[in-house]
Amino acid sequence: MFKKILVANRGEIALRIQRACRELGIKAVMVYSEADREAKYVKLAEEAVCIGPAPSGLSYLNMLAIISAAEVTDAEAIHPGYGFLSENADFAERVERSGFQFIGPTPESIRIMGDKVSAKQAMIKAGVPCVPGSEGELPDDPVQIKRIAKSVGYPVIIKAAGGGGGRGMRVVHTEAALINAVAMTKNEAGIAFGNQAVYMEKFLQNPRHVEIQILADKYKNAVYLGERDCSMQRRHQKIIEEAPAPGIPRKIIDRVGDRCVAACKKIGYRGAGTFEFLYEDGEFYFIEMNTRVQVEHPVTEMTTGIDIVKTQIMVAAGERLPFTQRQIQIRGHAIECRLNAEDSYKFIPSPGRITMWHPPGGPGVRVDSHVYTNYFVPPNYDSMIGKIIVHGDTREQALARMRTALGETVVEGINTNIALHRELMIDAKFMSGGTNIHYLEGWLADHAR
Ligand code: MV4
Repeated sequence: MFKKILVANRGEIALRIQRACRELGIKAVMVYSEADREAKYVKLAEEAVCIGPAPSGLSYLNMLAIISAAEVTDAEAIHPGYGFLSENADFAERVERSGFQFIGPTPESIRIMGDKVSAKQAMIKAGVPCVPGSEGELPDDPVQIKRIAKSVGYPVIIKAAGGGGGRGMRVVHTEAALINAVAMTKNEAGIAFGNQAVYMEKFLQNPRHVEIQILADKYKNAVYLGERDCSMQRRHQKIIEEAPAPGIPRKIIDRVGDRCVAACKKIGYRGAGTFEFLYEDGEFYFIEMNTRVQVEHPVTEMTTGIDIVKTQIMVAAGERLPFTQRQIQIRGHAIECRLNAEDSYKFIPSPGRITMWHPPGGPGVRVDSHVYTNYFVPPNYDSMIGKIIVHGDTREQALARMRTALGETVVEGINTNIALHRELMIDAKFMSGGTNIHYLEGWLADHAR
């Protein structure tokens, strides 16, 4: 096992990784920008290195600064967390070339999944169900593009190969609008991602966003840890996640989960990964794979009892997965609410000093947050200040526990989205389960204030 790991991230996930290291008896080197000097995990750290000024381009995205910090502290491995450099294949490659273990998949796996066209081709080959669409990249010939759209059936969606997470896509309803939409998407993709390639899919009108968590070691052992429903989102920012996904039969999940595991074995995937699907009318359709630990990993940890971050570290160190698929059981129901420093209804960011922080507690309640009373939320980064995660025997018990937890939570000095969460936890449609990706935006329009 590693003796020392460098944590190349900030916020709650930096603290989460530090905790996993402590549990494994590994020293964690924390890096921080000038804006994060006062962060809790920096104060708790046995070693911490300032890697630059507040703007992330000069600190958390500065590969040389991070690798140098690993060199001077004699760390053996680098955990990238989520966001920042976590899905940057060049970074993973530079980390390994510098003699450190990247805690994640190989640079090749990251590269394949980063290109959405090659990701989809790998999934089709491995038998993972995908959204019907073009076979790979769209050709240049407008006649051929029209022919493909006709056979897929309108509406279609044009997506950039270099996009993902909602960037670089355009819905097309008619043949009249098709060629211009393709040209515009290609053009924007060239500017944003340095890659003009686009592909086409059938546009699914009212899907849910359901994803499958997997873990794999370096010896082609892989397991799935069930699914998460992440449909409650606004502008591609998830705010509530839960596991299991309400109302989806276990046998359908198991069938898709088996395909994800087969795909992992086929491509030699290692580490933690998430297969993102759209779920509509009882069918799963693969859209993207994320090659990092995700914000919402705790709901899976609560329903499986498996520590995903610890396992990431263990498999990166060359250990075998310590469980088989048969040993993995889904127990009860978990819900996560992301706490953001922003106005509940206008979504205006609200950085500043937290004058009072009282996190909730009690049975089945977990809080992952790096903040504390008197902590200053810097304006330079994502607005998430923490996550409340609850577990219960049933979804109803989890909902009740979340209502209680949100009722106990006090955050003063900044605006937060706690009021929004409190309302959603008593919303009749959300309570009945299975709302789709458009639900929150519709709800917000109906609850305009
Ligand atoms: C789609 C889709 C409908 N049909 N693909 C948006 C983020 C990116 N991961 C894929 N996205 C979508 N792809 C087809 N063929 C609708 C979306 C989508 C979406 C997906 C997941 C969560 C939220 C979303 C919000 C708007 C659109």
